[in-house]
Amino acid sequence: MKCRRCKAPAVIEIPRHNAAFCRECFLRHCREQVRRAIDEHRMFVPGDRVLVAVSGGKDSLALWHLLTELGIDADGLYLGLGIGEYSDESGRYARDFAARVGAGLHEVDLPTDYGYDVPGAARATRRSPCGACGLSKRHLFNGFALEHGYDVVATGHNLDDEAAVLLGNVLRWETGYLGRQHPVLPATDGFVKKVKPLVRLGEREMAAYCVLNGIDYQIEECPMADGNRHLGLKTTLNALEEQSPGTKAAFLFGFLARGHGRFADASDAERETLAPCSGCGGPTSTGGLCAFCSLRVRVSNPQPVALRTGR
Ligand code: Q46
Ligand code: ZN
Repeated sequence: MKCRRCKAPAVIEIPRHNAAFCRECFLRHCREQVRRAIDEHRMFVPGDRVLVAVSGGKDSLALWHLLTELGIDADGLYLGLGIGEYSDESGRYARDFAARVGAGLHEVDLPTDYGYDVPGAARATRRSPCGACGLSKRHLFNGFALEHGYDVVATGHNLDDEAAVLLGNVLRWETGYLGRQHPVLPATDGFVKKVKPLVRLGEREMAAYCVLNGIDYQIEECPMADGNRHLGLKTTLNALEEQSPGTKAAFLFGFLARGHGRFADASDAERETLAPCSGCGGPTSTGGLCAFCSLRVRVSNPQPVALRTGR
């Protein structure tokens, strides 16, 4: 197998591009794909203060590295989820990477700063941990960026993530979510701009990018991932991709080009109903506490479990 670009021995094959690359040409391919996503969707403007949402996994560390390589200065924010040893290790990978590239890393810790952890929130809400986890991340990354004057939050969602989320939203015809599913979400009242520069690169490419650059990352799956429905959707898409390489990219980019605009009204309508949360002042559609403040109330006052006495 030879590199498509320079004919040196290849180290990775990418069936959807019908290509194989040597190390140097593969790293260049990754930079080009990120540069293309940034330019195509106008993700940054000169002078933007950029915050990377860092988990310690391959995607967020590869993203941070790629932005640095492309000359885009970015600080990181690591959010400690309180998931035992998994979170301890993830935090170490984030800190080690920040020290290696000399970048600034902020940290917020759910247990220390907010008095709960993801397993505790899952127990209190009796829902999947990923629900409480996702909502905490969205709220805290957004709030931190606004409070500290960042213009953009960049997340490590890759092509596989975005295609799986799209499939989930299509299967349930979640029109509001479909209207918001885009590599760029512009800033609106109470929301900072959000961008996904890895949208043109797959999960396997991100793992290879880290390995070829000597970036150590959290390899373990999150121990609370069992209830994550996106894993099943990814498995389904992987089977389709195996049969017909390029399916995921065609699905996602076809939607962005030809489907997304049709759902913009649904998400605009949802946004118009937003009002300030009575707890934190952030935007919410509930007319009282936002989902994050409600979660904190529930975690600190768990509902008693009804016991059957048998009488
Ligand atoms: S960290 Fe959180 Fe993921 Fe773990 S609890 Fe679920 S959402 S699986 S990206
Ligand atoms: Zn709130």
